[in-house]
Amino acid sequence: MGFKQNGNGVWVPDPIEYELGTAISAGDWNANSGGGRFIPPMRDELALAHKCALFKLAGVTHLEFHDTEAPAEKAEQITEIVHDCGLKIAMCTANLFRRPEFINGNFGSPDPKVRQAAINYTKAYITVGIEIFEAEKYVYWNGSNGTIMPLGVDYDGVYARVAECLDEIISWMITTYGREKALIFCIEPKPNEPPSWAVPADVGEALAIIAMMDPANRPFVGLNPETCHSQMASKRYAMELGLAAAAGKLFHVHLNGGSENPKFDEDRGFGDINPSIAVETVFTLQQIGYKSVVGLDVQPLPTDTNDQQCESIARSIRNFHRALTCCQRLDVTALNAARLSGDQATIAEMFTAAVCGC
Ligand SMILES: [Mn+2]
Repeated sequence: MGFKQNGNGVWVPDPIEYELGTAISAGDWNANSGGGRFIPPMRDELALAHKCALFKLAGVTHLEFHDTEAPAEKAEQITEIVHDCGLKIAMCTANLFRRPEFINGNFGSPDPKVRQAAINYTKAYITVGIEIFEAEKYVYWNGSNGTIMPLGVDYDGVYARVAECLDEIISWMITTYGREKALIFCIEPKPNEPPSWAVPADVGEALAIIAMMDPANRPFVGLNPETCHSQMASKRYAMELGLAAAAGKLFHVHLNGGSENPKFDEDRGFGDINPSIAVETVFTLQQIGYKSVVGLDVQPLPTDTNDQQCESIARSIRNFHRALTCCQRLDVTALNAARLSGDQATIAEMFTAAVCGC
């Protein structure tokens, strides 16, 4: 839990370690009645205990919550329901997008009152995460941060202000709880939706913002890359994982999927649309040595019935295990030899054979 000092005296995350694929989290928001701007709600809202039972049946071990679904005043009761079902809470995140004050951004807002509100919600929910949920991680998803119009925000200031807000939050968290108990703080980048140009847009931008922080606070902030967000940014997800890992910043993951070059966050099942992306992702997680809880951020399909509310999650977990099986077919020694000699033809053959199993 929290952070520990490595052999060089550097503070690094110290999450509970699991064999890859044995600890899977889902968002409380991943079972729902559905509906949106262009689709009708097709299902009932389920009570939390019912949802927990369905998530557990799907193979989920941990849940994740926004402060809007699980507000501080209900946090103890919610924790009890989750624990009674045999689940744990892996992550919590303050909603900095659906509240009216954040309609025009949050940490990057030019308005100090908006930034202060975002900081206050974040600190309050970190408190809940540590003191009640006993969560390991906190996620800042950029949400409304960025701009919907050209010159809608000062382009240098918007990045610097995010770094300043993160510095204030991390300094407070360390002073209040100590480094060992601090939540593992993750930035989840996304390039657009709701803003047309969101900040930070991808892993590289998030790393640039972390590099603007006080060096004493930098070790406590990392990444939560999400598959569909990376696809929206025209990035190859597994390479985003590699970049975060190379910087020592792969703190959490949100796996899901989308269509080719998606324009919005489709949150489809992991491996549903493109199984080869699932195999490449799981193989990369293995090679990186990712051992923490694997997060899913997957929505029910618009066509799913009441009984299928957690089917996208269940299928994603099955697909994760299918991908693990495919990865066993990849000979790492032979792959590395082909990489060394630059034999991309052999790599292509190995990869497709592993994905297809024939
Ligand atoms: Mn997500």
